Amino acid sequence: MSYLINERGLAAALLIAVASIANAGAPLEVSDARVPEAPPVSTVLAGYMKIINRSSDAVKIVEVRSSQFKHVEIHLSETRDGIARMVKQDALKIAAGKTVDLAPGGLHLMLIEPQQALREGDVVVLTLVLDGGREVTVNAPVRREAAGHEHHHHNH
Ligand SMILES: [Cu+2]
Repeated sequence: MSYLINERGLAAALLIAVASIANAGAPLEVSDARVPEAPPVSTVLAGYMKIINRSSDAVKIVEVRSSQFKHVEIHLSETRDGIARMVKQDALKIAAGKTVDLAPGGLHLMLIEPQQALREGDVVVLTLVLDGGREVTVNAPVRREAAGHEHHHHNH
């Protein structure tokens, strides 16, 4: 499934097909956006997606927001000396024509303090704020991941 891509002001509820047409020409194409379902008590969830920069210029995501969470951070998971940890990134730069994969074990969005518990079938609406103020809205469905999925843990 492929999601995404709307400009500021487009209602999140718009059908994906409509949004795709409306956003033709947006610099970023986002696909496979998803939020793995977590236990209802979870205060932190992860957001994953593939972001393709279709433009001829580098694009920098300087902030990510969601009205469904207190804050959203861009994190990079890394293992150093055998210890896994997550490092907050100030921004996410995507070179012209490049794809960045936000996926388990690497770059991801950290969705912190949900306003309410999210279940499979819910949709997390994320706003990627680009350098210069442009915004791209991403609809990320909450999905129950297959058993055996590697969860990552960290402390805030
Ligand atoms: Cu994280």
